[in-house]
Amino acid sequence: VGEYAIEKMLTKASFDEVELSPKIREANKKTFGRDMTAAELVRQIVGDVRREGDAAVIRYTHLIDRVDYKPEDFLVTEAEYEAAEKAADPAVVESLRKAAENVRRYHQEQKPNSWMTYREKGSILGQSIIPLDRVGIYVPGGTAAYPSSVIMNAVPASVAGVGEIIMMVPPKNGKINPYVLIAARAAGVKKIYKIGGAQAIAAMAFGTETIPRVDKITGPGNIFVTLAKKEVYGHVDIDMLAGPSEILIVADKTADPVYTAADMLSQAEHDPLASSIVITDDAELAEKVAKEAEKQLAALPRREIAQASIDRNGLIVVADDMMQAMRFANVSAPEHMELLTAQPFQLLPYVRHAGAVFLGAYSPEPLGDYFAGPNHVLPTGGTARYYSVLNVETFMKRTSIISYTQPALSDVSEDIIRLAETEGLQAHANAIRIRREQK
Ligand code: HSO
Ligand code: ZN
Repeated sequence: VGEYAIEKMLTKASFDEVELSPKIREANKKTFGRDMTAAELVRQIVGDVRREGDAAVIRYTHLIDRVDYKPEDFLVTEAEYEAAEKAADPAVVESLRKAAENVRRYHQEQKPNSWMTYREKGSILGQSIIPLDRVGIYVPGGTAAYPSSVIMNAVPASVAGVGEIIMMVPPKNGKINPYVLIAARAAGVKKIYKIGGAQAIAAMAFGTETIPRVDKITGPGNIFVTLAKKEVYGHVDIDMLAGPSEILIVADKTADPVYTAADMLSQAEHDPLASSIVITDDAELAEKVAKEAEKQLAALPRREIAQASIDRNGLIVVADDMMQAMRFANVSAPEHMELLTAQPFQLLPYVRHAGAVFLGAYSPEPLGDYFAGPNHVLPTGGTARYYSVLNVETFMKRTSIISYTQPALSDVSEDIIRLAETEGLQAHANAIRIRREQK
């Protein structure tokens, strides 16, 4: 196939709506008396929580999670923490602690500084960088309740100096993954609420009688969570609309096919919609990787998910040369890009669009998922063209600082008055003129 056809295959559809299952559609008809799309359902939930607060949270938690709450049941209790600590394997807790330390150390280096600069006649300009007052982290339930993701969201918020970090986790028969609780506490999360789905996002966005309103919501979630984040955006800030995981491996003839296949499958096992792509200039390697991937896949506990993902979004592309390979890689703008080549640093300058880049045979993607220190919350679906990895500044904002002296202002008065009058804004001009005439 031609270059255009390949580029088409490498370009993902951005965030699209999904169909609701017949079961959920039936349930909705019973509850709301009408057929609804996923977005309509989410709008209904968000609106109800906004209007009714805790009462709506309780209603939807009953309806969706089959858990009956009073408002005082939302929060994870001290006894639940203690039970989590008892249930946890100390070796896992120790690995989590080390991971969090690496993430903290890396993100500490990202911390931007406020600055001031002196200009003409004693005037001062600058920029204050201020952490957000309160942020909310969403953590999905089920098999996607990743303690590593708790670290990746909470640690940068803590490094940024956010005033209060709260968290929402769906109540899976009243239980939460113990490592999620332990990671959250270690990272500085003060309150954890057992609330999930769109109702959790709405509660954080608007606040309720018992849940404080936050300024920004981060963290991955299912389609309802993602649609809810889209719905509340503007009332609060959000991190991004995260899609299924992606890996794109640029490999030359020196790449190990066993490593290459293993790295493909590392993302394929996340989600039937995940995508794993290899681009190489070596047709022989392409053959070997395909065979090897099949072999490794058969032995995976999550082979059904990985197989579905490979069937749907698995791709091995043979490029004419490495420059074409890099062009294709940038068109795809993957969440994770691996450079499995003899001289990966020589290709680095050609990387234009990727959430994170992993260089060389000993930097496989899971190193970044868990441990090295950089964040694993990354732009997906080609949004690496314009979005960045989650970072300390995600939890901060900038404020401009302006201080002029009378002589400094006098010097520029005429220009300002002229511009204000050109825009027909006399009061603006007056605010300048009266100060000039003071001298
Ligand atoms: N690769 C996932 C993050 C993750 N992997 C969590 C394992 N646990 C998102 O890019
Ligand atoms: Zn992963």
